[in-house]
Amino acid sequence: WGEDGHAIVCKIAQSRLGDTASEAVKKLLPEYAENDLASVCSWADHVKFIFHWSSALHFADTPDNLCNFQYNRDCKDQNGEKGRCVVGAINNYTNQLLSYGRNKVHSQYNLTQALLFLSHFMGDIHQPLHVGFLGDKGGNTIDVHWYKQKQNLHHVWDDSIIETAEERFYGSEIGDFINAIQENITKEWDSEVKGWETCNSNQTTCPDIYASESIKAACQWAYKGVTEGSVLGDDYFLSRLPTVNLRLAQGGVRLAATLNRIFG
Ligand code: DCM
Ligand code: DCM
Ligand code: DCM
Ligand code: ZN
Ligand code: ZN
Repeated sequence: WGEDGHAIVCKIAQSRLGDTASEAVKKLLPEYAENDLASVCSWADHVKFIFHWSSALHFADTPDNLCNFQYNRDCKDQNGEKGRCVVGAINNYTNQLLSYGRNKVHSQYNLTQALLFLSHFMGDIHQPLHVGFLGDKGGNTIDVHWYKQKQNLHHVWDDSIIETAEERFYGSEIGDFINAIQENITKEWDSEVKGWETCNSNQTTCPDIYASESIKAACQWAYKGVTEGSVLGDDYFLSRLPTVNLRLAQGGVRLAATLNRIFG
């Protein structure tokens, strides 16, 4: 996601934290965040160029047209290093943050960075094209028109659908968009939220599931009907926006659930 997508995921997440997780997040956030996780949710994108090793951790690539994710096959970087993808990164930073409870004073890790990475990657793994096909780099090499603008398909899903929704339906107010998603979480998705939050026995987080859902949504919605040069307008926007809303909601709910299990 772009700046707004990440901010939405983190706003939703922070509003769902219990007392102990809320307190831990407050302590770990840098002073300048003023206890607002959303304000630093894109930090990981800003440090890609300083921490070169981190740029492979924002996504996972899957084989073209298979529409499934397998950790052992797909979670590696361009050099084939195992675990270096968004799924491995979520496992890694979750494990680092678990040392907060065990060793409050001196963790061997920088847990502020771990919190900011985890919060960001939990957003990215829910962007369908962040678990897209290897051959087109998650839609980055597919050039399309978003209405009259030249863009690539990846950027449409990172930013354009969200920005167009904000402009058209929410008076360009991100807060109003967040409120609408929050209302969906408590109303139409209410009976599904428990399922989103739950992982298999004693797992703190379960990114394999989130990645599998993303590539399924990428095939069913993001790639569907799109080829090089496609013009994407109202038909595409209005039919794909529900998926974007759902993935932002799931990202926020699962970030909160993970942080509540880590610190709870
Ligand atoms: N892992 C995962 N999903 C799998 C297999 C492994 O998330 N299906 C994670 C758990 C560990 C890391 O990969 O953090 C290393 O796994 P392995 O035990 O396969 O080396
Ligand atoms: N670990 C790590 N980096 C990863 C995956 C795991 O530092 N990418 C560490 C954290 C755990 C241990 O390895 O202490 C086992 O992790 P897992 O249970 O996820 O295999
Ligand atoms: N990206 C992706 N899959 C890839 C390569 C990149 O999902 N195989 C993502 C990361 C960024 C965006 O696409 O959100 C642009 O990447 P870059 O800045 O590396 O071109
Ligand atoms: Zn992206
Ligand atoms: Zn990212």
